Amino acid sequence: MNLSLQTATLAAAALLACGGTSGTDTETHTTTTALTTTGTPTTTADATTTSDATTTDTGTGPDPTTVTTTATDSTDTTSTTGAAITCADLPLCEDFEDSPEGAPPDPAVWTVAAPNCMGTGKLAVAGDQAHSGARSLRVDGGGGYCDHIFIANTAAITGLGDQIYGRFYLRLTDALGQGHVTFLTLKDSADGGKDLRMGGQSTILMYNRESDDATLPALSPAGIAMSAAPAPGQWTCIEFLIDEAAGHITTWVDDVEVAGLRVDGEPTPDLDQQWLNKPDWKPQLEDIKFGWESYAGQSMVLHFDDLALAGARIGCD
Ligand SMILES: [Ca+2]
Ligand SMILES: [Ca+2]
Repeated sequence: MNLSLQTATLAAAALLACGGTSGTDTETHTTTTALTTTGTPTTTADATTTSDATTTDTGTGPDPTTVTTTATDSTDTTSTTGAAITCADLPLCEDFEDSPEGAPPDPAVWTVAAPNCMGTGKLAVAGDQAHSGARSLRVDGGGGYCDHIFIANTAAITGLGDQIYGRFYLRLTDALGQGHVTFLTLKDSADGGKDLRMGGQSTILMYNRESDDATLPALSPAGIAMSAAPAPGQWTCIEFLIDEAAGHITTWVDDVEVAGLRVDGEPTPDLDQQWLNKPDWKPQLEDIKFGWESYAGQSMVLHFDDLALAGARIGCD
């Protein structure tokens, strides 16, 4: 790619960044309602689940194919070697098996949060889908901003050090659309209390920084091609490492690192160059919220299961 073309691509990416389909991506989100969770979860290990590492993405268009990998197994030294991590030993590990169907998840661990306003979004522990056991969290997320709904926990993430590893299973009923949506948010007290968000836009997984609307990857064709698109109707294992001290992000989908979802020290065109326009970004994460927030109209029925946080990589099984 010659330089002028690259510049044009980057300009296009900047224009595309967030809410591009409607411009309704509100920036009024403020802090969540009081989150008063205490204690640690007591869920038990879901030891018999199997890794669905063979997930294939059928690709609904020319854009994102599957998990574009930059296999970095050689650097994957944080994984345990053989010894399965016991769920009960983790700072947060939620399989939803101990909560009745139709109810919110354990109120000792999770607060139901609908920041700013409430609409049609709802959530409950449900038995219609499960990654482990017989239950998961079902979210019926509406298509407007106020239709958002989340579960939130503060105790686990604030008790971790700078290296925050997360793992969760996500099942989307429909493919991610073109418009911007969020299914995971993390309040960042070092960024004005705004959220670090994980969700989708341009049909692929992406991060969005609420404070300045930066996206990871940049939503250029090259950036989009370097991310991944969860196949609808099946469970996808998503893992992340957020290094608060370094301001770095690493992301794995079904055990494979996704090149488009990496922030490192090196600004990479189409990937993390836009993100690093705020070079001093070093998050201090105050909570973790799973749910649905939509800025351009897409509604979604989605399920979460086997949510976990730890100071070391957790893995998909
Ligand atoms: Ca479960
Ligand atoms: Ca980079």
